[in-house]
Amino acid sequence: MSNKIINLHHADFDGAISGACMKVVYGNSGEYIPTAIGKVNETLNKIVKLQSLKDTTIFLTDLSIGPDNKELINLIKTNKIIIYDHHINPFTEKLFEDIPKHNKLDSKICGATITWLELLKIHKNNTRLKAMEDIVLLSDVYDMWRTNHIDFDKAVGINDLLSYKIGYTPAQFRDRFVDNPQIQFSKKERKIMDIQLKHRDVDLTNMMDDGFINTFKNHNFYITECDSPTDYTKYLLMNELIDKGIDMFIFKFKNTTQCSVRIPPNSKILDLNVWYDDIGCVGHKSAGGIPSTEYHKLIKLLN
Ligand SMILES: [Mn+2]
Repeated sequence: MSNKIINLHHADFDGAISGACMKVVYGNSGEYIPTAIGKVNETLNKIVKLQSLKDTTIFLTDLSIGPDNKELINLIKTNKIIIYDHHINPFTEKLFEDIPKHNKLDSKICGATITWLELLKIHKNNTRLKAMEDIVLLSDVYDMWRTNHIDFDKAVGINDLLSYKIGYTPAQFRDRFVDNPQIQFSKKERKIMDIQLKHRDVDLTNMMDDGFINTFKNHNFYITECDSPTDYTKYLLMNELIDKGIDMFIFKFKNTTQCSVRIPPNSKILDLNVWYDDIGCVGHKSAGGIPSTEYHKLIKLLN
């Protein structure tokens, strides 16, 4: 192991907790950087420009690499980059057949759980790491969308603390659990959760009021405008409308031409990318978005 570690972790609940696990082990001598999945390359390039990686190991936690990250492969093969992740795509599946064993990919558990378990193998007696167990479990409940889990609502509440406007940034959220892994919340934190809960009710009502169904090429599209709903709010809306035979939900963000797209479980659509030419949507099979540059394609659906 090199002298220095840099941890790029995903900037969501799960990713921030994977970063918290890294930080309780490697402490303040390491660098911990929240980032988006699509920005791994860009973020890494910046780091490499600023410093040599001679004595450094980079950990990517809860972060995936895709075919556009090919220049990273050598760094993975030479153990400069170690990956603990659960975002598996055909590219990583193939790549990882041929990669050093101490990387870990597993699509059945969240990124924080993988990170936590891998670190525990090496740091068996680290009590601070062991104390992360509860928050790691809750991040799994939220990130893996375990909606029937008894603690799902609790996990949603914790996720609500992540808010650039009124709550924590991803780095602040991570450090909050580094400093205190307990799931007991301060007055201020409970107030944030309260505001977010009310916000969710308002969002949901607005999305129901403003939304409409447009049938296009024999498929039903639900289009609605909203402020910036969390995944959970989108999930609640889709649940409300589960019997309406809707194939695609399009959430247009207020005052922008940006949209988020979701495919409900009972949809006729198996992969939203198939609709790129018609609507401009891209992403994973059932979750993605419409970039502003493709918005013009959506106009025919809006009338
Ligand atoms: Mn994750």
